[in-house]
Amino acid sequence: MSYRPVPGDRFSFGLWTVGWQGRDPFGDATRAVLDPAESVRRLAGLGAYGVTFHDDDLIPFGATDAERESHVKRFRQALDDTGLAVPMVTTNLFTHPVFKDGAFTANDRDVRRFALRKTLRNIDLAVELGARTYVCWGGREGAESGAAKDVGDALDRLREAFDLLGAYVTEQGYDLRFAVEPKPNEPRGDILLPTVGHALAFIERLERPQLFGVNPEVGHEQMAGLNVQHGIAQALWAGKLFHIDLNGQNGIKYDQDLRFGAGDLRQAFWLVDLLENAGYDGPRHFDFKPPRTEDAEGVWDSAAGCMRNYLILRERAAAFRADPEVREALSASRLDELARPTLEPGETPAALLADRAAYEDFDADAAARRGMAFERLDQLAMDHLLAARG
Ligand code: XLS
Ligand code: MN
Ligand code: MN
Repeated sequence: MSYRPVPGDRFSFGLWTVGWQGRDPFGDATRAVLDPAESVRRLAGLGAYGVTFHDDDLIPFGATDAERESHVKRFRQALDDTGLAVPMVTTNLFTHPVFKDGAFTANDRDVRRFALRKTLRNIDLAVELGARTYVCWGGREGAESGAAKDVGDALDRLREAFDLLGAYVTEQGYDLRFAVEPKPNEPRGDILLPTVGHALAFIERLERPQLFGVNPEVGHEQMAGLNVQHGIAQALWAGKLFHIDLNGQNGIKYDQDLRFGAGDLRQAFWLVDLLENAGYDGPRHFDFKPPRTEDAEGVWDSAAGCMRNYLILRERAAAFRADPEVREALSASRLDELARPTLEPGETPAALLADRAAYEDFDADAAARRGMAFERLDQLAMDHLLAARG
């Protein structure tokens, strides 16, 4: 197996990922600025199919209209030359100091109106470049102290903003859906919509919930100590997995954005197994940061590693699912029984109450003695993950 990525694998990368210069709260940039057109060429050369960006990754904040046009033109040329797609676009509502207290939920109303205009302008560009998904990460929508933010009011303002964006794409006839990206903290002490679950519940309160889904990031769920496979499975179950940010994270600490496969390898394995088997057909988007210890070439090793690890895990997950012993172990653990409805078709509460086998004659002690055989099943998964079996 060569693990060579091809465009059919649908791997995509943000311009801000490979373009990260390594600036962190304690240190200056360790790498030079990367030209977006160069990133497009390198990513295409590595076998990616798509590239994504924040408005400011492509067009520096405050650029004149003429400058803007020339940046877009150069980028478009690189896309045309390489065949790379732009499946997703997003807005930078966090770098400029004006967004220090957030954007759609900033206490300052004029900042909120500016944030909306910045977003609408970039949505037009996203559609021009063929994007079908627009990510909304609430970068600084949050607070460090209790009285600083009235959370109910802030959620009203967030709903107002998303309803406006939904109305805009509907009026324009754009084929564009929004993917809300949860994150528990960083850069704010606490960020609104901190987990997939919070975001899913919020979406249902919008005017056009069908236009909104989630863009979970592996590391963000793990920063909250959550099981990322479970969160993403629930998003899929709700029909809301519109996009995904793949990367690596080692437990509850700052947002590491390691390359995919680094960090919690077992969760990465189960996530790939889920994405490949549960009907997700969107891009496999990497939102990682090549560590600031890497030089210009190390960036591309890190990017290539994301895709290689995904392909290795995809192969390992397929081997796990195809193994007859695994099928038998799944059945010994009664996964097929879980897939069967608890009630008979049309069974009413009265019929359940009348079923003596369900209660009066049910031997709870005997049922409690049945082992679940999960350890054997999990060891088979471990063997496949470590390539100790077929
Ligand atoms: C930051 C986020 C960000 C979004 C896009 O933590 O992951 O990069 O994906 O704004
Ligand atoms: Mn992150
Ligand atoms: Mn992200």
